[in-house]
Amino acid sequence: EGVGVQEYTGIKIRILFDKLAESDDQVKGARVGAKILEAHQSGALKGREVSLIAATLRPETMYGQTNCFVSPEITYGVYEVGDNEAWIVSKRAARNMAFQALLKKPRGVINKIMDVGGWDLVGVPVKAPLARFDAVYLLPMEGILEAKGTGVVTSVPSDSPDDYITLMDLAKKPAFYHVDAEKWVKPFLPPLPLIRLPTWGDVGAVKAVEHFKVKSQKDKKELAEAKDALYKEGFYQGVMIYGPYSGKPVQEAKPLVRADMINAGDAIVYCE
Ligand code: A2H
Repeated sequence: EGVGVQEYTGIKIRILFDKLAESDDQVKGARVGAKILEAHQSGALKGREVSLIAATLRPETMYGQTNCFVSPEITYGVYEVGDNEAWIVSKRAARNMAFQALLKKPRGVINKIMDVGGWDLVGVPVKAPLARFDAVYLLPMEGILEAKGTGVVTSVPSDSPDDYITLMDLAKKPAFYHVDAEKWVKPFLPPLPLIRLPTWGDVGAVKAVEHFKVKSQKDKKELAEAKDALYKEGFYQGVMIYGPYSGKPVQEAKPLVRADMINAGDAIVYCE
C-alpha cells in the first residue's frame, strides 16, 4: 500500500430483526443471531437500527449483491451512531470512523455497545441497498483482512472472483463451512448480468474463474490471475447493462450510484 488515502464507500447492510426473530435456523448447534437478537429485543440495542458497514471500491456493482461476508475470525464491535443507530465494524475501523466524525459526536468519541463475533452473525438476514432481493444473508469468508476497510465485505459474485468462488465453496461444502446453503446461498445464484466487458462478457467473474480454472478459494495463484485479467478491463471498458444507468460506462455510473446511495442514507464515505 502506498501513502495515499483510500476512499471507500461504506454500504449500510441493515439487520432484519423481524425476519431474524421468526427464524429457527441454527449454526454450529446454536440459534442464528441469538446474541444480537436478544440485545435488540431486550438489551442494549433496543430501539436502534443496526447495520453492518461494508467497505467497497465498486459502488456501481451494488445492484448485484447476493449476500454479505463476515470473517469467522474477527470479533467486531457494535458502535453507537447518533441516538437511534448502531454500526457493526472492526475495532480498527471504528477508531478511524470516530476521527472522521462518523460515529457518536463529537469527533473522536467511541461508544462501543457490545462485541459480536463473526460466527454470531452467520445466517442473519439483512437488507442490502439496491440489491434485487428483499433479504440476503450474512455468510463466512476466510480471506477477510482485519486491517483493511471495515472487516465486512459485501458480495457481488457476477463481478468479483473472490466473492463468486467463496459462494461456490459454501455451496459445495455446506457442512464443512457450517452454512445452510439451500436457504442462504443457492436461492441467490447464479449471478445475474450487471456489467458488460469486451473479453469477459456479461458475468465476468464466472467466466474468469472458469477460464483460469479456479476450483476453490485455496487456488491463490489462479484466483489472482482471474482478478488481474478481469479488473484490467472492469474500470476502463465496462458498461452497465442493468439498473438506472444501463448503457453508461462504469466510470460514469460509479459516482452517480454512489451519490444516489449517500443521498438515500444507504451509504457513507469512509477513508483510511
Ligand atoms: B470490492 P483494496 Cl464487485 N478483506 O467490493 C478483504 N477484502 C476486502 C476487505 C477486507 N477487509 N474489505 C473490502 N474488501 C474487498 C465489490 C467488489 C470489490 C467487486 C469487484 C472487485 C472488488 C464487491 N465485493 O475489489 O485492497 C471489497 O470488494 C477488488 C479490489 O482496498 C473492496 O471492493 O483495493 C475491495 O476488496 C477493497 O480492496
